[in-house]
Amino acid sequence: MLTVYSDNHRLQNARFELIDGKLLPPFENPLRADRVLAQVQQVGLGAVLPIQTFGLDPILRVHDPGYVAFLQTAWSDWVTAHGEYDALPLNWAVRTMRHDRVPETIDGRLSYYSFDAGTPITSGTWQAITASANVALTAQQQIAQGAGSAFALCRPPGHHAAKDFYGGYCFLNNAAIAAQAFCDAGAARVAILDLDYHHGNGTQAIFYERSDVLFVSLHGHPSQEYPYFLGFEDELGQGAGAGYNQNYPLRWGTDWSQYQTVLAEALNRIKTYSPDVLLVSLGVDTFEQDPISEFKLKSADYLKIGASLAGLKKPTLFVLEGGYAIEQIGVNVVNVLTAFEEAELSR
Ligand code: Q9C
Ligand code: ZN
Repeated sequence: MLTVYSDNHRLQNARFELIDGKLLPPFENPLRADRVLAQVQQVGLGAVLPIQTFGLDPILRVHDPGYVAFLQTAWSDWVTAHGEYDALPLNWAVRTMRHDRVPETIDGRLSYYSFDAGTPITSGTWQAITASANVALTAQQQIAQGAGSAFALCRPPGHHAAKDFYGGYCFLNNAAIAAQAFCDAGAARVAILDLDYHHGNGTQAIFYERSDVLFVSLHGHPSQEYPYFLGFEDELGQGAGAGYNQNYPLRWGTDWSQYQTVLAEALNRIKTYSPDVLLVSLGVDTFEQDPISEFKLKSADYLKIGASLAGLKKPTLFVLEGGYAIEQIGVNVVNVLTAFEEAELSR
């Protein structure tokens, strides 16, 4: 399986993350991608391709122009106002407050275009996030040109980013941008299976009213887990998208025996849909030793996930999302990919 990778991910390298009342070294840091790439090379997964650049058009097919313009200048606007400190919002428009006016000042715009304070904007954020989107688009193009599978080694991740807001370490929704690119290249049905520990609220929202992109997700139950306000099982899509969104929220402590049953159900839903292409939002923060998560999957379980995915027999684009256990992130991600490929070859 080919991998697409860009060194520009390093440009997202914040000083701190505000988490659990502490300022800690960020969990979402450059070592993550380094470790995944090292394991891809270690097992000889296949060629590692550099990115091509696709400009802003495919990004603007998914994201709001005002939001993209905000991201482009946020760092320089912030530095003008406050100096070279990581840019963070501190308040949001909840209930009774207005959402119909974009503030003028950088502090106000950070608040308007975000949903948490755990996602710092730094000097290199714009370059890193556009490179990450180009990683997904380069891999998408490989599949559109006939590759049976591809791995987009994206960093920063994307699935929490919606049309016009960032959060959860995500700014541009790499998976959604690639899914839209498949649609624009003529795919009639695209299925997205989101296996990250956290609900992919951004991806769900982007495609919630569409039937040409099915969104299916297994994740920590939003009653217990971030992002808390989306990801329940009664979210089934709306309008033309009614029936094309499926959430499988799972409680803290979920292990392989519980996960495997639900994964089989999710794969059945996708099989019924009969997509032209499958896109997997691949987070491995479901791992038992993940420092911010509460599922109990073991490294060997990722082999079983990869083999099950191959059972769908579809062109498959893997897009990296979360996973914060630095020592094992490489093995866990690459276990999915190698088992997928072995199952394909032995057919
Ligand atoms: N107490 C991704 O995996 N903070 N984003 C969680 C835990 C945000 C995760 C706080 C986690 C975002 C792509
Ligand atoms: Zn996650």
